[in-house]
Amino acid sequence: MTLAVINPATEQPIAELDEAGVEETDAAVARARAAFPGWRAVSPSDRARLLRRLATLVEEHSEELARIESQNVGKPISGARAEVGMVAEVFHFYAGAIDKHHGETIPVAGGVDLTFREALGVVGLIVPWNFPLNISSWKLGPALACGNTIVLKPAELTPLSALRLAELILDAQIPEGVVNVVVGPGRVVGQRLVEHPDVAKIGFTGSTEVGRGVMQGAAGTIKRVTLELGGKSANVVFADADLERAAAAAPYAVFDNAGQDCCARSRILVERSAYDRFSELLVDATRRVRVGDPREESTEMGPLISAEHRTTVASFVGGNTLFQGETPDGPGYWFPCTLVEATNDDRVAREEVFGPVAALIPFADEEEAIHIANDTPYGLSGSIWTENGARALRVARALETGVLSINSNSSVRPTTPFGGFKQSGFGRELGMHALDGYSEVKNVFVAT
Ligand code: TXE
Repeated sequence: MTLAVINPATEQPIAELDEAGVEETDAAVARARAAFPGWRAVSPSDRARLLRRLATLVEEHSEELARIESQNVGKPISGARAEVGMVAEVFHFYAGAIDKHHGETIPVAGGVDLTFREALGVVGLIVPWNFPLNISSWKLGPALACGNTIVLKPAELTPLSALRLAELILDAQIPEGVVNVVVGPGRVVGQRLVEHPDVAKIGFTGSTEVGRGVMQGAAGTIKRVTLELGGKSANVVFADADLERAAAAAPYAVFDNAGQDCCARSRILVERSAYDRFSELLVDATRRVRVGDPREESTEMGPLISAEHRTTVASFVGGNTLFQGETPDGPGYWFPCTLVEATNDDRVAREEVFGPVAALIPFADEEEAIHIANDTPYGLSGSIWTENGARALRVARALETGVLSINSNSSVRPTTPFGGFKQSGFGRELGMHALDGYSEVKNVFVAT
């Protein structure tokens, strides 16, 4: 079987690849298993050197990688460059983290008690199409740092950057077999990794529905799982906020990556006394979002990933549309920036749209804002806009969500933990926390 890879901005094929099945997946797991003892035995400083070399190679090939990602995902070239920059930073961070992820000595009677952080073995990494290279690096960095070997399964729609990264990994002299990329359907290759008895852990990012299946499938072998799933995050704007700043920033918190972002603040909650003023400012700011050819330096939003996905996104819009922007004519899976007025019970406010559609929802006071923000099965991200510092922290503590920003919408950094509450998943990526998900604690008592 072959797999045609499409550029969503032109609807034209850009590559044709052989599609892997169960046999190729098993072979990749066997290669990773064979490479494990050697990789685990590489000294911490040498492993750090290899990861640092990989980070440098990513920097040296950043323009090429950004172009691959932009073409394959349809994302604006400026955004793709920033993402590749983060990939390099992530590898630099985990190179530096290797010798800082220690065990402990614990006071006990009759001897000495020590803990060690042991590698798990072969880990399966299953990655979605929205940030293919970025999300791969969030998993590869800590998994490699801890001494694991890897089978990486990119999304069928966007395998190209992972395949190029695999070449750079070899160029960095990370030994053959340590990272294996397998391109094939999730329900075949992904499913096999989830069930394979020689895979110790699955790091998964994708939909909550597939995540649920991953968790069930992993139960058969008591596999460790980290799940980074969907979101329906709230951007809570109080009347005492700097409304101009909040409104200028809000569109990019939903329309970046054409809304195909698990952190998208797609519910904009606004205090009723500021609602009219804020809506006006928000419409103005949304009108200014530049939608068009991802190759143009000035483009801020590209197309959606596929025709099928566009149909899903369109099903959320109808009635109560406050504003809808423009899209280019001609081929491409375009969808306009869309603002709708909603209640928190409407489908657009309950389900992850994963497209450029934001729901504006009014609230009466702080108590109601917290109630609405938490009234969702998800809990990934969110923002709070207020000039009242005590309120900002009070609300931050009350929100059931893993990653928050105050007077900002940015919440993803190489050095800080990222992950969800509730049905947005569990386990943390990035920062030192991610290392816990790719290692096992071993306790050793020595009688003295
Ligand atoms: O995700 P899937 P899709 C959400 C978003 C989006 C929806 C569908 O709402 O509209 O999910 O996107 C692999 N066993 N998010 O269909 O199917 C698959 O091949 C093992 C949120 O792309 O979850 C791909 O590599 N693996 C999200 C990965 O899982 C399986 C990011 C994700 O695909 C599998 C993406 C199976 N049975 C979508 N079936 C986020 N949190 O950012 C599929 N896969």
